[in-house]
Amino acid sequence: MASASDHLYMSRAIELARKGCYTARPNPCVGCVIVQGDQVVGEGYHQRAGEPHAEVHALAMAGAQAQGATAYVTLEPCSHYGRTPPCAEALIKAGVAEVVIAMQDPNPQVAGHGIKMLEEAGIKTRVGVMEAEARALNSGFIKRMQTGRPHVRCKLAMSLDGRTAMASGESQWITGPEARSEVQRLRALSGAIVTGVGSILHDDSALTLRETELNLPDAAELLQKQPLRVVLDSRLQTPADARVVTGPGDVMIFCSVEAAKARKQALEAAGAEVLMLDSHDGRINLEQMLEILVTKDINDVLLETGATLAGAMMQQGLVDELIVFMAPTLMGSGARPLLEMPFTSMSEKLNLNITDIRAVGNDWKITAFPNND
Ligand code: AOF
Ligand code: ZN
Repeated sequence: MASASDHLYMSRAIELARKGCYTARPNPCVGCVIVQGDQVVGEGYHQRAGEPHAEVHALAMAGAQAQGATAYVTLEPCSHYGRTPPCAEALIKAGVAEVVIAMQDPNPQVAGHGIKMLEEAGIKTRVGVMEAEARALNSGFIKRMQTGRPHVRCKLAMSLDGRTAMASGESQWITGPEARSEVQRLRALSGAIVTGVGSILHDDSALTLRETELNLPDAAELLQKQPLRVVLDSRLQTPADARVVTGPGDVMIFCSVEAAKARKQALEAAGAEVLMLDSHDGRINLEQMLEILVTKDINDVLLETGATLAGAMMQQGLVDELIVFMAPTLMGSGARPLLEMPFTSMSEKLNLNITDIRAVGNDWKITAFPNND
């Protein structure tokens, strides 16, 4: 059903969408290409929530040439009045003849209505061209809309022998500067960064974006849009002067014990939001934590923590994507494992699909997805 030219134009629309991937959140990143005959007459992408959608930019560029043209969009054109008017209406008004759509919008306010509006206006639609690629652009937005939970990426750094820290907890630095720069970009893609209090106490990590390491054209804007930092800290041990608290951007600390009133007040006075969660045996309810993040419109969570919390999240099936940086070092048998998951038989092992392995400086970046089949 999809021709070579469909792939060509949709690939371009996906490339355009990607330009908004650091700035569009909590909106999805979306790209649009308008083609008249075999000429591209309009291009656009969604840059920021509150600003025009991809189609509006592309239609403005196409002007009168949109009449009778084919529009390629990476996401179903919207049908609702949100922060901006409906794109389906704009496409109809501009006299577009056909709309090729990579995927339906999972937002229940749209979910098929945009396609219906176009069809009812006599515009031909085709849905599903390069759908897998389009879905990969917005895994967090899709997960939040469909499940009420964010997409969780767990980032870990390990030696070739699968170790992440020495027995003392010392872990800086396993990987090289290029991998750390890649982690900065993973942070910039995320609405929230989640860590455990252990990492804060041991490394005093700030978990912020830093311009020099980010190495992106939008760096100045991204520094203003720091991801929310989240610390899981059952007994409120985070010092009020920790860099995660005093650094730029919002901070949320989840605890599970009522007692520490003075510490709660000190953290609040330092600017952190402190929230009490349900707990079991003193352990924070991780599902509840993720659901609270969704109320803050968080699509993507980057889990940057030690082997204990990462292992618990993994075992509870709360990790959607695993990103492991593997460094060309051996840390020895006294060092800590990648994930604390005390399995005893092979029947417990978790299987993964590794979808990408690439060199980043002297390290390797491995992307894997839990295999739930
Ligand atoms: C489109 N084209 O480029 C984007 C769409 O608050 P608003 O008005 O910005 O609407 C946000 C919703 O619109 C978002 O949740 C998603 O359903 C859709 N995003 N739709 O037609 C775009 N970014
Ligand atoms: Zn729209």
